Amino acid sequence: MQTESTQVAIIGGGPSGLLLSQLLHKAGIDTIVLERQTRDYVLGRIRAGVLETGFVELLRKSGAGARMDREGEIHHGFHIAHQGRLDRIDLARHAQGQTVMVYGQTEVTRDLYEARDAMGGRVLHEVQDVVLHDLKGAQPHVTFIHDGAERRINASFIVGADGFHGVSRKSIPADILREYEKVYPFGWLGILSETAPAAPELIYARHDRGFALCSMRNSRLSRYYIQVPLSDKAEDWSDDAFWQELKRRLPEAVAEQMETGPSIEKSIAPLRSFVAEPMRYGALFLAGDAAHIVPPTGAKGLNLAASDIHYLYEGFADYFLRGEAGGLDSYSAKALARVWKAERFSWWMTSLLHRFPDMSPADLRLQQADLDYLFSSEAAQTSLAENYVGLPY
Ligand code: RFL
Ligand code: PHB
Repeated sequence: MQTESTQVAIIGGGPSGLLLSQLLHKAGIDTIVLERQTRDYVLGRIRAGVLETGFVELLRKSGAGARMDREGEIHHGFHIAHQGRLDRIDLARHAQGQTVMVYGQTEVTRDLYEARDAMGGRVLHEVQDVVLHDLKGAQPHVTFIHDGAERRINASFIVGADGFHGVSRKSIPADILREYEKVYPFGWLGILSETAPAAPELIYARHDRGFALCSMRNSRLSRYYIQVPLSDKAEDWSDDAFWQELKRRLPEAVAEQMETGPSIEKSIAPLRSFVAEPMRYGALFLAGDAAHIVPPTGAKGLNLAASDIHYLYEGFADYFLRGEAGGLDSYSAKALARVWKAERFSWWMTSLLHRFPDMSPADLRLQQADLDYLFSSEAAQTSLAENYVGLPY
C-alpha cells in the first residue's frame, strides 16, 4: 500500500478544511486534505452568504482574501419586517462600528482552492472509504482509496472537517461522544436568481404565513428563502409559486418593486441545532459542521467553522513551532464555549421569526412582544447586533 506522512491530515475539503490547510501551510506546517467529492461538486453547493469580521480577517491572513476585499460588500445593518413594519438593526451603531461582509461561501471556497493550487497544497479529490485509525495510539493514520488504489497517510494529528455527514465524528467511541440535537418542524426553500436584490441590505421577515429572507450575493445575484413544511419538495415549487409566496410575506413596498426572474438554483434545507462534545479525541480534532450545526437564521454556520479553525491553527502553531501543547489541550473547551453561544443565538433568532406549527395564540403574542421589545430597547438591539457581527474569539 502506498504510504506517506504529513503533520496534519485533514478530512474534508470544504471551507473549514481548506482554510486550515492554507493557514498551516503559510506557517510551514505540512498538511494533506482528503475530499470525497470532485472540486466542481464542492463549488456547486450554494450555502452561506454573510461573513463575520473574524472570518474576514482569517481569510486575509490565509492569503486568500484579495477577491473578497474587491468584490465583497460591507453591510452596516439589516432589516426585520414584522406586523407591517420594516425596522432596521444598525450593526455599526450597536456593535461598536463592526459590520459584516456579504460574500458567498462558493466564492470563499473557490478562492481557497486557488490559493492552495498556487502554494502547491496537496488536496486529493474523490477519495473513498476514509477510515481513521489508532487515534489514541502511537501512530495515528488514515486509510482510503484513491484512483482505485489503497493508500495510507501517517499523521501527528487528524482534523475532521468533513461536515455533518462525515466519518470523523463517528470515529469517536459512543461512550465518549455526547450529541445534543434539536430538529425544527420546517425547512428553508432557497432560490438563487440573476436579479437585482430586493433592497440594499438583508431583510428577515416574520409573517403569519411563515418566515422569509431576502439576501444577495452581488448587485445582479439574489438569494431568497421562504419557510416551508418539511414534507415539501423543491421540484414541486415553480418559480412563479415561489415569487408569489415570497411577496406575500414581505412588506408591500418591498414586494411591489422587486425584480423577479428564473431561478438558477432551488433547494430545501432542513433546520437543525446540533452539538457534539468533546471536539477532541486523542489525535483527532473536529471542526465546523462535523461538530456542530445551527439553523441558518443568524448566518452563523460558516462563521462558527472559522472560529474553530482559528483556535486549531493557533494550537497547531504552538505545538509545531514552539513545542507547546496547551492550545491543543484547551481546544475543545474553548471552541465549545463559543459554539454554544452561537447555538443559543441561532435558536433564539429562529424562534423569534418563524411560524411553528403548534403555536398557540399566547405563543404568537409572546413572539410579537419579543419583537416589540427588541425595537423599543437599545439594550436588546445591542445584544442582537453583537451576536450578529460575531462574538469575539
Ligand atoms: P462542509 O462545507 O460540509 O464541508 C465538508 C466537506 O467534507 C466532505 N466529506 C468527506 N470527505 C472525505 N471523506 C468523507 N467521508 C467525507 N464526508 C464528507 C464533503 O464532501 C465536504 O466537501 O463543512 P465545513 O467545511 O465545516 O463548512 C461548514 C459550512 O459549509 C456550513 O456551516 C454552512 O454552509 C452552513 N449553511 C449555512 N450557513 C450560513 O451561515 N448561512 C447559510 O445560508 C447556510 N446555508 C448551510 C446552508 C448548510 C447546508 N447544508 C450543510 C446542507 C445550506 C445548506 C444546504
Ligand atoms: C444567505 O445569503 O444565504 C443567508 C444570509 C443570511 C442568513 C442565512 C443565509 O441568515
